[in-house]
Amino acid sequence: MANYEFSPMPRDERCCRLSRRSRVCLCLGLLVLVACAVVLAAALTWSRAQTPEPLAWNGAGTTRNLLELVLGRCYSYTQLVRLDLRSKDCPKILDAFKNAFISKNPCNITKEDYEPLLDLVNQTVPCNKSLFWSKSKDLAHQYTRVQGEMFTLEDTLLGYLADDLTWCGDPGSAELNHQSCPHWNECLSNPGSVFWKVISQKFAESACGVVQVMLNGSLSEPFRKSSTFGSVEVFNLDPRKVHTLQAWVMHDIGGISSDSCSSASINELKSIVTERNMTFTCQNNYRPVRFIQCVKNPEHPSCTSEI
Ligand code: NGD
Repeated sequence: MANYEFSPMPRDERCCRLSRRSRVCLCLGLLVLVACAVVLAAALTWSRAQTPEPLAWNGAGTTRNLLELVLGRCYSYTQLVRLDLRSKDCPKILDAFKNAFISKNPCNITKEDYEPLLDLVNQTVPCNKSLFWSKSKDLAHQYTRVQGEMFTLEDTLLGYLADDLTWCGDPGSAELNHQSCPHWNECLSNPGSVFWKVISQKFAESACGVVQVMLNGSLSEPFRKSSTFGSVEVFNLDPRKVHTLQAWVMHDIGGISSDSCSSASINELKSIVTERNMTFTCQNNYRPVRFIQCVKNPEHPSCTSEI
């Protein structure tokens, strides 16, 4: 029987053999790491090449959390603000909104792109309750909030969904463009301008009875033909349904108070309205709206005396 004698390895040699093994392991590990990094970098470069940068525009990009905001506003409006619309399908409305502009060139949006959305919403405003505005957005909204029965466009579901938001897509992807969207003056057929034009037109077409417009008397031209009110809304009022347009020309508290109703600008509006066979009336500083202005300026002479 062979007699193997156990001869222990010298201490320093054992240590060297071990460290050689670990050195090999270390090298292998490093090699794997480098290979992974190379593969990752190549994959990233490739994927960047596949998804090119979105087109660049001069306007602000899509509002952060746009889709969540639109869906949330839809639920809030239909379930809390106007319960007569509680059966509206908000996810479907959001889809129709998205489909109008996603994956499309944001300078080539058409009225037809928004048709499915308009068909889904289809809301009517009661006669005598439509309030148009131009350069007086905040005051008009403060008034309808307090008054409670009248509707600006932004008090209807479509206007409520999109007010103060910006949105656009990109032809190269199904994503929103958060970096930039066309400014109004960059191209006319951008998602926002087409949307507001289409829904302003519908809002005017469906108005009936007496309709109101709030204008800003502190401007040299309270009525401008180039505005949405002056170019879209006033020409889409249906004289078979609307018999009178009443203008309320509001002056800023503390500003110069003139008789804006007899200005050239308001006379131009009067001509358009009467030529379209509707009656036109005009009032400077309509009292109920003046009261709202006075809430912020209770001590101003025009608020303490008879106005
Ligand atoms: O050149 C423009 C432009 N200038 C301002 N605005 C513009 N939109 C373009 N597409 N092109 C935007 O319109 C800006 O957000 C303003 O706050 C808003 C209204 O502009 P303003 O005060 O000049 O008034 P408009 O007469 O052009 O239009 C107000 C009427 C009102 O009766 C609403 O029923 O037209 C309806 N609306 C239109 C456009 C936008 C509402 C809005 C809105 N809520 O943003």
